[in-house]
Amino acid sequence: MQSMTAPQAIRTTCPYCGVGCGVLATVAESGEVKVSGDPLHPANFGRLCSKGAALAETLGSEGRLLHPVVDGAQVTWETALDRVADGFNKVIAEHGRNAVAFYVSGQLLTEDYYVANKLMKGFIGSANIDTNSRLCMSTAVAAHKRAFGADAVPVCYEDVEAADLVVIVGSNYAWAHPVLYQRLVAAKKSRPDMRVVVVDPRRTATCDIADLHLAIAPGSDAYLFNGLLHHLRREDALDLAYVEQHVEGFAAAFEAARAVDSIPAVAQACGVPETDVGEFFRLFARTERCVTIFSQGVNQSSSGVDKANSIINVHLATGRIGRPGMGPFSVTGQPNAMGGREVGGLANQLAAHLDFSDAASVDLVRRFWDAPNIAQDPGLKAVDMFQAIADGKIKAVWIMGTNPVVSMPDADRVRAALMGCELVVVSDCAQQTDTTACADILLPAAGWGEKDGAVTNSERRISRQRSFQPAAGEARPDWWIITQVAQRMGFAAAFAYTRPAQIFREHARLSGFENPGKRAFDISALADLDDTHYETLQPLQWPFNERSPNGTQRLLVDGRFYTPNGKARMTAIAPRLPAVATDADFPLVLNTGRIRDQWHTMTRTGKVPRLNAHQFEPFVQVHAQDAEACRLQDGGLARLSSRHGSMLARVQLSQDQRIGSVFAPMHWSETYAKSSRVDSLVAPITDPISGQPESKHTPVRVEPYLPAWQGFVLSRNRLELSGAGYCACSQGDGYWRHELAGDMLPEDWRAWARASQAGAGEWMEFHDAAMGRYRAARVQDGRLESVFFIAADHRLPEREWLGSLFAKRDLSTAELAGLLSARPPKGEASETGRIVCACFSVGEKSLVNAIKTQGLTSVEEVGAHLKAGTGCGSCVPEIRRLISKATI
Ligand SMILES: Nc1nc2c(c(=O)[nH]1)N[C@H]1C(S)=C(S)[C@@H](COP(=O)(O)OP(=O)(O)OC[C@H]3O[C@@H](n4cnc5c(=O)[nH]c(N)nc54)[C@H](O)[C@@H]3O)O[C@H]1N2
Ligand SMILES: Nc1nc2c(c(=O)[nH]1)N[C@H]1C(S)=C(S)[C@@H](COP(=O)(O)OP(=O)(O)OC[C@H]3O[C@@H](n4cnc5c(=O)[nH]c(N)nc54)[C@H](O)[C@@H]3O)O[C@H]1N2
Ligand code: SF4
Ligand SMILES: [Mo]
Repeated sequence: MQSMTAPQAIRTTCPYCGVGCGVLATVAESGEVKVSGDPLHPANFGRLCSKGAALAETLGSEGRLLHPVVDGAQVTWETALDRVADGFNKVIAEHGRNAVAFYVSGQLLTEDYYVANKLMKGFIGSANIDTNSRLCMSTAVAAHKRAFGADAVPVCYEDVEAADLVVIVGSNYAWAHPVLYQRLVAAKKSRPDMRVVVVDPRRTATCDIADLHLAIAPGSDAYLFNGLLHHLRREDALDLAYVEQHVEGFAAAFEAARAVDSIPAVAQACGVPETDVGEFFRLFARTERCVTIFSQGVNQSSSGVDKANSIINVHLATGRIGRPGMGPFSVTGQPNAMGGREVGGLANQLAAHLDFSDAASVDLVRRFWDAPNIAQDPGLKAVDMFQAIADGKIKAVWIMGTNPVVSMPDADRVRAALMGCELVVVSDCAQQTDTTACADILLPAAGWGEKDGAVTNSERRISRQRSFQPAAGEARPDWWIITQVAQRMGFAAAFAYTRPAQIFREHARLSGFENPGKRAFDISALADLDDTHYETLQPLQWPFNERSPNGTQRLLVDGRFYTPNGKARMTAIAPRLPAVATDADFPLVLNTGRIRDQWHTMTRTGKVPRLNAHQFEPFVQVHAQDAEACRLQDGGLARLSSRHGSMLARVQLSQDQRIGSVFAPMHWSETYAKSSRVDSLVAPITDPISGQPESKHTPVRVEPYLPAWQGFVLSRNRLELSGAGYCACSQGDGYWRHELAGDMLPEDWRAWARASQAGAGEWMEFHDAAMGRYRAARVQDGRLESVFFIAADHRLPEREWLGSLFAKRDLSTAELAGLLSARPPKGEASETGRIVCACFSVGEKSLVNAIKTQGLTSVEEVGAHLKAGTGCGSCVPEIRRLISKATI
């Protein structure tokens, strides 16, 4: 019989990166949710990356914050909201409006963001609202405003595909913008003449597609682009007519770049071979259709704005902007980084792309909001804001949708600041984060799939996020929480919204208010959209108004900029190296960033076993030469220290590192690993213009950490294991994995293991005191409950086979016999190794084995044999490297 009609798919948008992929979510009658890429969405045309494809596995109430909590006790919403409103009003009454602050996020939806900003700037009357975008996009915003007079991103995704040369600067595009990277791979395949150049001190997965990789010295980007400007002049590759008509500041910019202008001088300043610099310059000079993508390797720098402007300079000087296949392209990180910029979430912005630089702008917003107390001056930027909390100047802070105890530089001080703050309110979806642990009041926020609103992606495309399931527990959408507090603070009339569509309309109206084309951001064509239209809103690119009734694919097409005289501004750049150099005490540069399968502080992706399988522990990648100098062993543990703090991580030797710098991911928090927050080490040094921290360059020392014992425990539940100074926990399929190390040997391993868990069952044990080895397993009713492996160093057996046993109902005699040796019975699946392909769970060992025994020589052949690499495609660079390694 034919089954009932298939459930209707809800069109929504991925809540992770700024690519902004369309997602189809289908809820079966059983409640089971399936997600797939939306074939009609113009960002992804059906594709998803590993994180997007695993979205359904992040849903469910496990780990969610389900109820409002005040001082550790569950309370009603009424009580919690009253407490927040009273708490803020009391601090304002006693200490003034600048004694309170909001710290918000590029992961809020536009409507949430709009009301948060309106409440703080318009009605509380302070501009002390800043956002994690300060750590992310504030440099690009400042550079755009300096060059174009507005925060206008000119390029669209199709431009990247249409370019003949794509330069990728400080962006690990393959891992951080995976679907755009897949689109680039496809474009290059169809037009093999396309060239790709990667500029990154590290060899990243993105280099898989690069014709040229410039592994420049950290922080030296502006030397490269300044030098390029001179080269283009020498080669007569500038568009002087365009410059004459549309650009000012050329002569000064050119003059400033004179210090390092020849290819040899640039090669020396950037620490790369002359031939490579020469090749890059020649490619750039002769290729008109050129897009330069940049991201955090540029933005997160003490000279970030200058670096970004040095890139924009060469595009302005060649007139390669505002035309198909050309332009400087700042790709945004968070799903709504752009929406946040539209509503003015940064402390130095106002709303609708206005700021505090002239009284007329403030007055415009004041009149529109009917907000007589509107803030008149910029507020504190993130790093200064947390300093003001530490200093006791800010006494109440409300954190929404971000986890600063993990992600802010000098994170230990950030935690101390929050612990000492009078009133800390945190709105989050997750119950246990390093930041929720510091809160006096916890407000449960509705998460992805439970709330409605809009987001804007890297190419200015507004898409809807739509709810498809009820909120977990008592969670409520952020806009609701904020407006409820606003009403209780005495601003009922201005915050009387009952649904997000009303907020969106107001936001759209403000964008067009007294805006005859002066402000880039204008979506006034949406000012009157009714609720039904809001529900069915199709993805569109702003500006969207009377002059652009179909939206706008590309900006700055007519050579007119948003400056007073309509001309773009080139900036004179004097390159500066990172603010703090290495020295004898801290001889290595700590570079930080992202890995393929985790999202930031792991509150969502950390719940998905197959996303944890690629990298399951905090690690530090070190070049073999540095490892030798520091006496580090591959697979051993290391302690990294800076002037600000320290962390523990697993050492991975890597030829991809530049000598002198090491890389550690930003993702691990106290929630998942003891003492492995990388931002404990990062210095709170910022760019003087944007205030963005220098997260990619902290001088550190790396020393071997040689504990008395190391080990791992796999267990059905997460365990508290005493005496482990290092403990990294990750969720596997049906079990928790604990990677451990400790300085003190327990008196009795047996007692130690048994103290970690209650429960009956049979214990199997093996102890070799002389060798420092202890192994144990607990089996109950034929099912494996936990295994313990302890050794004197890190040489421990593989975990994969043991992990796979947790899925079995009844262990066979042979499997039981293999438990303490961690060896599968003969004939059973051999070791898979660390998972490389997250879509089809194919491990490194299986891949190497198949490549060798079956003589596979291409990614396609590997795909045909093992399926690996045929899903989202994110693992293709790694598979290609395994093939080339195995066939040497
Ligand atoms: N998988 C995954 N994807 C994500 C995220 C995530 O958490 N996980 N987060 C999203 C967010 S919010 C953001 S902002 C983006 C960030 O996206 P990216 O900026 O691409 O990611 P990062 O890994 O932070 O850093 C990019 C690169 O900058 C390089 N770099 C360091 N110093 C320098 C330098 O001096 N010059 C140059 N040219 N390069 C340098 C680093 O080696 C690194 O490879 O990713 C988004 N996408
Ligand atoms: N060393 C170093 N540090 C960095 C970076 C780096 O490259 N290196 N990158 C920086 C950058 S670019 C960024 S963007 C930041 C990111 O850093 P964070 O913003 O701190 O990281 P997330 O884990 O994304 O935090 C989002 C929080 O919001 C919660 N959440 C999810 N959805 C919702 C919702 O709808 N409402 C509410 N209220 N909460 C929600 C999540 O559970 C989570 O706790 O890190 C920065 N820090
Ligand atoms: S590329 Fe970004 S937006 Fe697209 S599925 Fe992956 S994380 Fe989501
Ligand atoms: Mo970001």
